[in-house]
Amino acid sequence: MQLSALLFTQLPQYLLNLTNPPATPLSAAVTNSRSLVLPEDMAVANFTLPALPYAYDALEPYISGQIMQIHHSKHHQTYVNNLNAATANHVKALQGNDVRAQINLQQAIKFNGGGHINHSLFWANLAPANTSQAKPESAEKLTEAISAKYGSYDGFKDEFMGVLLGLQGSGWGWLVKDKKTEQLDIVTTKDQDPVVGDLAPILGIDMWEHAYYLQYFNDKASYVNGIWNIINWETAEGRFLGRSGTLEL
Ligand code: MN3
Repeated sequence: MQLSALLFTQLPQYLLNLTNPPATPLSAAVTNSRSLVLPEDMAVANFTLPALPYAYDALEPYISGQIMQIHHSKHHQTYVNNLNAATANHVKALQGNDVRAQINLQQAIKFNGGGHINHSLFWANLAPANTSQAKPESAEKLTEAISAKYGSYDGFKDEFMGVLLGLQGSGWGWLVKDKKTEQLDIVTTKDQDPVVGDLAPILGIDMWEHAYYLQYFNDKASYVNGIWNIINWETAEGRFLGRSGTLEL
């Protein structure tokens, strides 16, 4: 049997009869109200601002209390508020089978949902410099894997800082683990795009200007240098090992 004949036998009969396609009116095809029935009282997730596990000024001198307060209580809160509004409108659009409204909300969900996810991960990535959590020794397995991949802890720091400082515009730098291959990698995401798919975020650094400008102005390198003193390695180890609760929000 020829390939073309084989393919045709696999096709639905209506596709073979090109002069008589199935009669689905355009309006019904676009807004088929019978295709999906959602309850009127469908629950809408209400995202909330997570409390910081330390005081606003606890990361000084590396990140000022003023930056932390504005970053957490204003920036992150705004992502949460906008995400709640967008998801509520998205449910209405789903209930109304309004596909155009659903498409129109995608960017708001991506930006504000990503902002909420990324900042929630970021706060938990940090710890006051005088705590045991801020010592790389708190992440025995992760630092082993880092040394295996990057030669040494310092080699990893150099490579990560190079990626962070090379990032153009607003975005994030991440140490990630591929869930399938278990391999570590350093990646960046633009704007508020979160790490998704097979990649698990282990450690994320906010490289938006609002994360450092009030203290460091244009000296991005000093922000990136200082942040190594306040990394929460215990959290990073938990994410690396996939401990329950450490990856979800
Ligand atoms: Mn930020």
